[in-house]
Amino acid sequence: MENRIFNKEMECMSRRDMEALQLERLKSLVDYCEKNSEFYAKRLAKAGVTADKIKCLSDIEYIPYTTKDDLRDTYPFGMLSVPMEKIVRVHASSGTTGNPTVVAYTREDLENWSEQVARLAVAGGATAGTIVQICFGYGMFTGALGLHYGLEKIGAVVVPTSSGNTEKQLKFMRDFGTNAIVATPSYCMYLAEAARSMQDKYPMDMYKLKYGILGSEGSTPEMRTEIENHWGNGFFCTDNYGMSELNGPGMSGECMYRDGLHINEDHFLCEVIDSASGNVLEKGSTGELVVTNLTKRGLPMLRYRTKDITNINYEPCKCGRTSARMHKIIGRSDDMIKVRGVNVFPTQVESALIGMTEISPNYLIVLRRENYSDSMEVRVELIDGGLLDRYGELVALQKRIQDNIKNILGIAIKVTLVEPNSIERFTGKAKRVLDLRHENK
Ligand code: DLL
Repeated sequence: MENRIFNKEMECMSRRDMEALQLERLKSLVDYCEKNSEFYAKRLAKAGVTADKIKCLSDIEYIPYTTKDDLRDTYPFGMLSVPMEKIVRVHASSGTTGNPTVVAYTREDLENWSEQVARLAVAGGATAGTIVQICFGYGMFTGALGLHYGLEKIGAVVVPTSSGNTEKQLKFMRDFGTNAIVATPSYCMYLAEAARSMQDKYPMDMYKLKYGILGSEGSTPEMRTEIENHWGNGFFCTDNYGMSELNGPGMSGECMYRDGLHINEDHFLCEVIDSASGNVLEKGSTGELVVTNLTKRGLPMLRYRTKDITNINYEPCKCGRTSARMHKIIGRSDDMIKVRGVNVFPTQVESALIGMTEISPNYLIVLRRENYSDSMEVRVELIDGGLLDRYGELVALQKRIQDNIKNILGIAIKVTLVEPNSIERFTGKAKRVLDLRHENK
């Protein structure tokens, strides 16, 4: 894969110059919020912060955090900092409960967003002329339109198939000679499985896929290898991170070296904090990511608590970019499951499963409460359904998986092996946890 850089000036800037630019932008953002946002003006005044008080980057600590609840409490447009006539797009994220979080963009915000996505799409292998199929759902979700405009900006050929309709997706891929796919890792895997199931009729070499620009949910390096092997022919995937509150995709993404996700630091100033105390941690520590969107004006975000757990490496990368790189998301401070007092992230279970040839990477964690105690079951799909009839082998496999998970989590859990293709597939974010604990006490 060639190592192209979309905006050398910004992506390869010296650390000193980048920090100077961030400071200038931070001051101007605080000044803008004081003058234009009723919400932030009140909050900043209460904390005694003015733009003059920000003399160096660490002075950001004077500014209070912003949370998802702030967006929910001001639903839908209470945090806008421009009159509605200046807004040209609105998106919303799909909350499971309560009001969705609504975000809004000025024309300038959309231009910045496209630039951010364009850089990451190039880092992930796309270029002018690359035929890219966007398999994220078009709609209120930021993924599809975010990638759409970023890819058009670099001159890629955008094929907006949206999510679902798998046979049609595969037909377009074969007929158009699609070179790159934009999807969640789980949908990319699902498409590969579907393609393989039809290979008698349509051999895998009919697909010209080279790059997977994946994101919106986590995937372990093992899962990535599995996806790449399923597509075969040198298919190469990168991980891309973002959230609707911070525009959507475009905050960070991997380059060909896949050694952390490059952050668009001229737009996003990142901190890592201790979730429980709210204290800022030393550079390099693992904790909750907090992000200030330095250039957003329609609905600014000051010190937004993402709840995503990561750490940041400020060393320049072999690819030539000097931008800081965040570690793949390790988990969320709030989707972390507590089972009998132990913190469990679904990605830990995933890493225990992947690499075993008898099972597919599709799994479901089921939590129940039995006799006032939590129980955790991991349902795992077999590749060969015939194994269900071979009791000895089945039990041995079950035990191996149980041991693997116990080694990682330190707790004993139940493993159930189920028929091939019996676990639900998702065209959007996969749901890996079924929590039934509220049903019994
Ligand atoms: O998922 C934005 C996006 C779209 C990013 C397409 C990349 C590609 P939301 O729907 O608001 O926005 O969800 C944001 O998803 O806080 C993370 O917990 C999770 N997430 C997003 N990307 C990744 C990733 C979009 N690469 C929430 N790895 C975030 C792990 C991710 N988790």
